[in-house]
Amino acid sequence: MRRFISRIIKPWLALAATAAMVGATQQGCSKDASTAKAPEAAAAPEKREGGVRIVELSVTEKGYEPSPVSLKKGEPVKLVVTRKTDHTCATEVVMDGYGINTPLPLNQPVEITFTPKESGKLVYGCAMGKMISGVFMVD
Ligand SMILES: [Cu+2]
Repeated sequence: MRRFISRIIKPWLALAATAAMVGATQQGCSKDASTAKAPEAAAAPEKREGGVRIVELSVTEKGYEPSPVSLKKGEPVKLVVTRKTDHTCATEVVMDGYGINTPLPLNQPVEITFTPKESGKLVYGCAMGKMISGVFMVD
C-alpha cells in the first residue's frame, strides 16, 4: 500500500515543483520583483568620465540592478542600461520629470543621460506605472 501511495505522490510533487519554477520565471510585473531586492548592491565604486558620472545598470529577473544608487544633485549622469532578460515587462526606462522613456533592446547597452535636479528619491521603472522599478537617492 505504501509503495502505491508514493508512486502516486512522486509525480505529483514533480509537477508541483515545475509549476513553482514556471511561476518564478514568469513573474512579469509582480511587485515582488522590485521589493525583494537586497540593498547591498549600492556599494559599487563610482565611475566618472570628464565630470559625468557613469552608472551601469542591468535589467534582470530581479528588476533593475543595482538599486538604490546614490547620485549628486547637479552632477550629470550617464546611465548605461543593459536588459538581460525577456521574462519581465521591464523593457524600457521611464523617468518622470526628465522626459525619459527609453526602450531597452535585449542585450544591447543603451545610454541615457540626465542631470538630477532635486534631492531626494528618484524612482524610475517600466512603462506600466513602474510596477518594476529602481531608485536613485539624490543628495
Ligand atoms: Cu511593468
